[in-house]
Amino acid sequence: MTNKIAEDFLWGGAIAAHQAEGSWNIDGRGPSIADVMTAGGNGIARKITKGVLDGEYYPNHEAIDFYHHYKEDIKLFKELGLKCLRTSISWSRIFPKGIEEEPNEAGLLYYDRLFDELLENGIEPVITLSHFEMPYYIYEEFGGFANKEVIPLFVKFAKCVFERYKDKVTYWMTFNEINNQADGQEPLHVWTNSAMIIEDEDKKEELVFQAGINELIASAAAVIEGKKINPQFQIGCMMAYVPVYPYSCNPEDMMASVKANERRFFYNDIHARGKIPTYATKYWERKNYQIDISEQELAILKEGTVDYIGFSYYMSGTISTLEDVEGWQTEDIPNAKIVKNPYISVSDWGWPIDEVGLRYVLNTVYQRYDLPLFIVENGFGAYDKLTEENTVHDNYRIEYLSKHIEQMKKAIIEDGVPVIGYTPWGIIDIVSFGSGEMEKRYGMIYVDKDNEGNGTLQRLKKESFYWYQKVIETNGEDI
Ligand code: BGP
Repeated sequence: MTNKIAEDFLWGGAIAAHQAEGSWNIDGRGPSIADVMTAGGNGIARKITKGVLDGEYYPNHEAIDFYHHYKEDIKLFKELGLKCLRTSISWSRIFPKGIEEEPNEAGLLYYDRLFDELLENGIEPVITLSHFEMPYYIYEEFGGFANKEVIPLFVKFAKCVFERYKDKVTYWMTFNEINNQADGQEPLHVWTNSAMIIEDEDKKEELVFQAGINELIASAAAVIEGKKINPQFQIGCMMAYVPVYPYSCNPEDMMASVKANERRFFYNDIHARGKIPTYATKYWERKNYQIDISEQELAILKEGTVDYIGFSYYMSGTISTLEDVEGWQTEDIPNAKIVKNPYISVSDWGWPIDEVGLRYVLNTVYQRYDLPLFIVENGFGAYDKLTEENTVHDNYRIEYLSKHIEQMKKAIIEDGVPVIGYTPWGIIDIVSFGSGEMEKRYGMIYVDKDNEGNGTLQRLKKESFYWYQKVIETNGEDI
């Protein structure tokens, strides 16, 4: 009976190409949809503009110049004791428009060097194929994943990098937060792993479901191809999981929470079980949505199931159908609204802080899929303040992470949930996805750059750097 974390537990950190690399147009890289989302300002969701295509340069476009700083940063990751680093391959570095027959060798070479540097420093690359980084050309010419012609483009990209890095990368994920369909602004867009303009607001949800199904077919096809290239690959899906609790024991609240969680599970249900759940087909029937999926595509979903469930966990949500409870309307669940959880506090960005929720998610997801889990994002975004001694006393971040690791340990040791690893989000300060700015910092390494792009890009160790170093050294004993 073990009461310890496994010795081979992958303590790591996570970043993403478009939030760290910069060099958006260097060495043949084409523009991606992430490059045309510009800073929203003060935590407001990023704006959809032409961004770099119109010469609108924002700090997020050069990020923290990881493209040129990666050797220096990996030295810091090694000092931290990381066993793995999660990052993504920028799809448009490899296929600038997505449609080329041959890949861009300079792009492939960059990731060869990055993975070699990581491996030479004893750090395992954990790679996301697309972290909201579809080539912009695919959006413009095809309208994103709503168009089935994009499926083979993604599979071609996946096969290319699986083949190229088959001896350097074991852990892969296909789409980051495949269930995160972020709304853009006017004209109405959906922007995350796919991107499309919604001509008819009434058709939006049907289009989002169609794009999601096509992404899942592409993802499952990639899993099938990946296993042919290297049967040792461990290929996971990745979902944003914000569990939704019932506000009261009123059975209607419980049912509303079941329906809300279905929305979050939909993509992973398909990717882990290989079939479309009845709650989805029934919903499409009621709404008269015509979702186009062939018998052959259903067979791909069935064959291309994943080896593990990757997920991001930041917070939990609460839902109620009670009349006298304040809240705001939520997705298609009659009389239900998302409400404030009176038992927990929130971050500066209003994200509920709920460490017990992580143990809840680990148990719930494991029992649902009976597959190993990988916590590939968890973190505390905050306004960090650099001191005169050039550090940050981020005890608030240490407290958040420590409490979440404590709950993860309970899930592993007391509940027997198999967890592959833990890669806190933004191991180094990077650009916020939501706001496109630097002020929402997650890192244990500070980067001297502000929202306006001023700064030396100097890297500095925060207090949490030394704390996490000890956590890893003691394999999670001393948190
Ligand atoms: C997730 C994304 C990450 C990361 C995280 C934090 O949805 O997968 O890319 O950005 O959100 O979000 P933010 O940076 O907006 O705080």
